[in-house]
Amino acid sequence: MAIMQEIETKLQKGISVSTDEEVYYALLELVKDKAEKKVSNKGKKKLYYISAEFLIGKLLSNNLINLGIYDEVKETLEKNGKSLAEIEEIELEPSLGNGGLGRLAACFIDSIATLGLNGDGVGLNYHYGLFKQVFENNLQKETPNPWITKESWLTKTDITYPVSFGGFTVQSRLYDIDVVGYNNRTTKLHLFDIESVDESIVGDTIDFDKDDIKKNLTLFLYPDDSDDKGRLLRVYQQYFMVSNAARLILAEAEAKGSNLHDLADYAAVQINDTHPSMVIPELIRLLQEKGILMDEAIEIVSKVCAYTNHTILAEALEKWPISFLEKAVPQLMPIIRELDNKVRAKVADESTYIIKDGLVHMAHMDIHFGYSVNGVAYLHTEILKNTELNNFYKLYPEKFNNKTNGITFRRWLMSCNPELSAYITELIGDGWKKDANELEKLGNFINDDAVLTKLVDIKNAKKTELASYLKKTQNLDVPDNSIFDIQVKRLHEYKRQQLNVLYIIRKYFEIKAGKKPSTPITCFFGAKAAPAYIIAKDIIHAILCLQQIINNDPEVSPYLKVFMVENYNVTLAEKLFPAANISEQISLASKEASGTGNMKFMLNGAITLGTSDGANVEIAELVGDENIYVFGEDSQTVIDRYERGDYCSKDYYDKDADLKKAVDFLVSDEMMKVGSKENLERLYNELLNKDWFMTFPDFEDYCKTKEKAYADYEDKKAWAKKMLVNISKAGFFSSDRTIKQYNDEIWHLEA
Ligand code: NBY
Repeated sequence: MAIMQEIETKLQKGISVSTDEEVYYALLELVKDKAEKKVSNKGKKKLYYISAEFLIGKLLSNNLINLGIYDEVKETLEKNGKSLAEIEEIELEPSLGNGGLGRLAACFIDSIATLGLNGDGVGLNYHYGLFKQVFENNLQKETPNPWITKESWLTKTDITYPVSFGGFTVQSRLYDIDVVGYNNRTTKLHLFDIESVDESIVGDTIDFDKDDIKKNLTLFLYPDDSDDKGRLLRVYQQYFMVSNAARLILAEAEAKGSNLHDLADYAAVQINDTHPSMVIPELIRLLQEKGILMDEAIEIVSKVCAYTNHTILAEALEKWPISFLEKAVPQLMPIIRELDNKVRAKVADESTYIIKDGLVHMAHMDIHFGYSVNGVAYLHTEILKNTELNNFYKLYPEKFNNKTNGITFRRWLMSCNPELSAYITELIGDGWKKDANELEKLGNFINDDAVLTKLVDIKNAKKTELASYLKKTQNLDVPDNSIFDIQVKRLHEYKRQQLNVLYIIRKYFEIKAGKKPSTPITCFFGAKAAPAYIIAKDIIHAILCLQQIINNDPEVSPYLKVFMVENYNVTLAEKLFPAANISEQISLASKEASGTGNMKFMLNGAITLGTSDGANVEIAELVGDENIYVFGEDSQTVIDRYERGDYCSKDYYDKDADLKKAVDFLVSDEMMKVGSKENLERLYNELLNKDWFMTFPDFEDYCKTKEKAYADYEDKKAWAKKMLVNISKAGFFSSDRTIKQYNDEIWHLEA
């Protein structure tokens, strides 16, 4: 049947006489039908990618692309006076993640489906997501972010399990989302929910009664953990996630003929950061329930579970007080104690024990009782091996391996930048869609002026598109003839949005003093700060104050503008990456495990301005010095300085007059007029007395390198060559490559 008829059958009337909303729901149903009919790999061994987050983004366009019917649908709608872009606006973005870790999980399930591997995602169905960010008085306010509509991508299954906590039992319910690969294959994202959840206990804010687990368990991702009740709720959530996952894993293995002694032939579990770590003791517990003795159960599970580390910051190396686990999941404590005893019996190094000072170290459990430990970029894995997890590396060198992150090109090029995607295909054919390394062929056009001009034209068109989108959705007046310099990522001190802020203040003074940039500059930020992360919210406040001051200053605003987009999410990211000229990747060297935004920018022809950190190092190696702007101290210098503990930010402040002026501006009369004294003073003092992520030592080099990038931008042709090289070298960062490596080296599933 022609697509037109298929849609109209769903609508039971003509497309042209239907509302956008009706068409959206018709397409939703149509795509769900088609996805259901696609085959999935039914091989013996299956991967379970367990993650607290799956930041999947809107699904309509991506699914249409992966089903191969995007163009047809788009044209059919156009012929009937409808715009797919406008119809997409109706879809709410699933709010199931926070940042890189969650988006990585989403790219991975796209690649798992596309490669036709037998693997599913397992997570939770948070009704109100992380939170929705609203700006009020130049401050971030958090509100619930509901996304589940009556008809949605979720399909209710008949799978439910009883999950017991200390003192009570709840009933779970599994919802599935079909994940369509770019290869006629599908897989599933399994999202567990609790039958008794009660949305009505949430009002206009993200506060709610933390005591009533039966009602609140799956309301929010990362509920505020600044108090014990919040932290305890996270333990309940994590256990709920992994207990359901473990039951599903055992049920599916048994259904395929496993006697459970051979579970490792049927299942591989990837533990995404430490949030799902309790899957280890839970699987052991369930195997015991099925009659397998403790020692053998431990051995079985140790051949099934593998752990990915995403950061060297303490925040992700979770340690739960024994008392929390005793209260929430008492059934796990004897097992965790047994695991700890086994370590103590065999290992002398106390620093690797699972239980220490009344705390259970989740990562330690993963490393001792998993068969693989991987970092997410070359540098990160080296730091894990040589510094952060060196004590473990000495015990188990064979477990450690690197899997440099990747991104799905279906979403991050084909879907978000159809113009560039089509042009690439025009130049080199469409083999790159299946084998991203073919992008290298673009290198043949490095001296082709027509190609270089066209790349710039496409970039300019995407900038105009972003500008009008931001006008329409956030009422921002973005000048599209300026350099788009973009920093979008979670707000965290180690990512150093504050360094960018200090540069902007410096530029503001320069312009005031009469030194005007040849091409106007527009600095974009997009970031959510964790609700309890005070300094991160102060940085957002400083950016919003600067935005107000600079954009309204007639002397400065023709040359410099600042925009902090509200509620940065996947949907906005898809508009921002294609429009960027400069990609800000300015974390303190050694702190950004990998980064994945850096890859999305590169793929869309933005040039990286970054430190030698995470995957930036690999980008630099691929594109060469000419095609990236690297600045700042290297990771070893930083690690050594932390080791010495002699960093004093005040020394830099006293030495560098420009830096001093920029820092002082944070608490100037101008800022106080539009901002809040409390927030601005706190940020100022933090920088002056602590600056834990060492912004000041990198300030001068950052400014100098950024000026060089802006100056180079003036040579349109030379800049276009850098764009071309970046796009042509991005193939390595396809998540298809990453997933192939996970499979070849960790999971060993049949294709
Ligand atoms: O994982 C990110 C890393 O920062 C980034 O460098 C890397 O590219 C990406 C994918 O590997 N980590 C990340 O996004 N982590 C979190 O969002 C996160 C959130 C909450 C908690 C820990 C980590 N938590 O413990 O609450």
